[in-house]
Amino acid sequence: MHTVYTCFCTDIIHEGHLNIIKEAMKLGRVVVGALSDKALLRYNKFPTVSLEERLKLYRSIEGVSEVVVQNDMLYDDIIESLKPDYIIHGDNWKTGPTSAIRTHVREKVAEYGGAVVDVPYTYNEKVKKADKLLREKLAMPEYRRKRLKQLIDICPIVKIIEAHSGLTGLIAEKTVVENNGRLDQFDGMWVSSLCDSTAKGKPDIELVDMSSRLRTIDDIMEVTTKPIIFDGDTGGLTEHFVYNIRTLERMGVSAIIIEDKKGLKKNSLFGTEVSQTQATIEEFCDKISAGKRIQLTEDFMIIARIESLILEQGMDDALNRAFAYVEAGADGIMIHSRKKSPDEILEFCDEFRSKNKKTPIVVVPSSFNTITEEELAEHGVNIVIYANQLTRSAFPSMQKTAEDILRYHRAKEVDDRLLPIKEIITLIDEL
Ligand code: SPV
Ligand code: MG
Repeated sequence: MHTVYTCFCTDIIHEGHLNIIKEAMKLGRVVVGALSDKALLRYNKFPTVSLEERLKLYRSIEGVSEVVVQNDMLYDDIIESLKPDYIIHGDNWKTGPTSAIRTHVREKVAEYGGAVVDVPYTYNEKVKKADKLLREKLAMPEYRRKRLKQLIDICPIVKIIEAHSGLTGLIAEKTVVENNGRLDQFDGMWVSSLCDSTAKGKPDIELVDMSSRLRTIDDIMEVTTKPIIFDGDTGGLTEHFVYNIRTLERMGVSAIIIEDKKGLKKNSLFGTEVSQTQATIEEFCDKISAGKRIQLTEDFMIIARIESLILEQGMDDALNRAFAYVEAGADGIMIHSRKKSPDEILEFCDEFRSKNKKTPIVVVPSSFNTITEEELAEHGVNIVIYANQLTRSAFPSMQKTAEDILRYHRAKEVDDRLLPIKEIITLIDEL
């Protein structure tokens, strides 16, 4: 009797999956793999039910002899332990980034005489609807909000990219690359005050008001499912801050980061070139505690951002503040620096981690951009935010296009670097 293996990465079973089981049964004993939470994430499939529930669901399918957990996106663990004669999959994995996984699996099973079987992928209205329903569920506030905490638990480092509109949200949501045979993508979005202000042609001085910032979040939420970290600047007056926490939490935002500055806030990347005032430890702790008292769910996070290194107040000040903010209830610490070298950030992380093993650390490597995600994770960083790179890449490109149209008195010369009309009109999913 041959062993036929298929891997499912779904929370619901539709006729596409049943067709794979039917075809698999023709070849032998059917073993279904449930992709682990960790592997699912990189596959752009965030689970809405637990692994236990998925195992139970797969076991209930007629014709399935055994259900196992698959921990590795590349199937290596399964191929080694099970040595399946056939690995069966919908033929949709023959193209796009997943084709690298198929190639890898084919080579691996060929080593002992196994084979890959591709069955025509079922993509009808019913299947489309089932996929869509799953996405809609993930976009609901109760699922989206808790997802950041879930990611922190699952991922070595959570990767966040800036979004300031529906379009940049779509880029954060949908961009997937294949890297050494594995898929990779961003885990969530940062609604940056710098980029949200810049998109409106305004300076980053808390001038864009909260109603407008909430509108930006809503635009992003309309077209995405991934969790959102909101850049709350100074948090404003504590009396206002608590209202905003309530609103953000209700909307399904996962976290707010507030920085320990007061008065007229300027962007941190100006450092000491402009006058900026740091709040006292006491003032900032009061704001954090007020926010924590008002929040209603366990999911929402208030992350305290320390500006001591930016304002050249020294490492001891940064660390003292970090411990005080955690004591006041902060769910995470963001440490910022505008140095080219990551040394002071790493020193902070090592010192902080020597006394606090758990509180998540967030960094924004805009200036110290040579450090890799892996190195940051080794120093205890949990979240890395790419805070402004989308805006900074779009601006020069738009500016050059505008200049060239003026230069040539027509648009032909710029056409080669534009997204084809056909692609732009299909970029947005229809209901
Ligand atoms: C932002 O993106 O608005 C930030 C990060 O606050 S930074 O610009 O580096 O201060
Ligand atoms: Mg900001």
